Amino acid sequence: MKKPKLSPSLMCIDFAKIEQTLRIFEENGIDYLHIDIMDGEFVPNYALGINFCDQIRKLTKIPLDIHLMINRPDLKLDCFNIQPNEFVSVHWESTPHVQRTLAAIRAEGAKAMLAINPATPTEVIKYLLQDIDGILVMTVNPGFAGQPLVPAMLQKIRDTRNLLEGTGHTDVEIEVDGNVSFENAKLMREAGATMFVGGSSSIFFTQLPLSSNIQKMNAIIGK
Ligand code: S6P
Ligand code: MG
Repeated sequence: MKKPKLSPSLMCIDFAKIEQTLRIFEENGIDYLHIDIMDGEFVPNYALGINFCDQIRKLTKIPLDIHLMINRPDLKLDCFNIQPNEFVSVHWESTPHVQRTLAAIRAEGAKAMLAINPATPTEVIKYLLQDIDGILVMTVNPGFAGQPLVPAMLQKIRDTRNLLEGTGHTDVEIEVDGNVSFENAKLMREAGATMFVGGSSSIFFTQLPLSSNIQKMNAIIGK
C-alpha cells in the first residue's frame, strides 16, 4: 500500500490569503493541491478552471491533483496544459471513452486517476487496472463542499482495497474526496485509502490554525 498523502481542496481556500496559504502548505509538506473543475453540467455547480490551474503552477512547485467534474473530458483535456507528475482524475460516468482518456493523461507524463461517483460500483475498474495510477472514490456526490459522508462509502473503500490487493495492483492510489473530516479520515485510512482530500471539514476547519489542522490530519493518516 502506498504511503499516505494529503491533498487540500483549493475550492475551500480563502482566496484573499492564497499566497500565504501556499507557503504554509510548502512548510508543512503538503503532497498535492486538489483542484475541482466543474462545468455546471456533469455536476450542478461551477468551480475552478484552466486559468486557476495555470496561476497556481506559477505560485508553487507542489504538484496539482486536478479533479475533472466535466462532461466529455476526452474532448477538453488539451486545454488543461497538464504537467508531468500531476494527477488528473476523470469520472467513469463522464465519457464513453474513459480508457482512451486515461491513456491520453499518461501520454502527457501525468498520473491517470479514475473517479467514481457513490453509486458506481468498484468493479468498473477491473479492465482499467493497467491504465490507472489511482482511483478516486467519491465519498459524497460531487458538486459541493460541506456535504455529509455517504456512509456506504467506507465499505466501498474496503472493496476497492481488496480488489487492488487481490489483483496485485498495490501501487495504485486510493484517493478519498468528500467530508474527509478528522473522524472520517481515520476510518478511511483503516479501510485502505492512501490519498486524502482535505476540505472544509479538516484542513480548512476554521476553528484551528491551518498548520495545526495539517499536523492533526498528518497524525491521523499516519504521515
Ligand atoms: C466535491 C469536490 C470536493 C470538495 C471537498 C470539500 O464535489 O470534489 O473536492 O471540494 O469534498 O471538502 P469537505 O470537507 O468540505 O467535504
Ligand atoms: Mg474534488
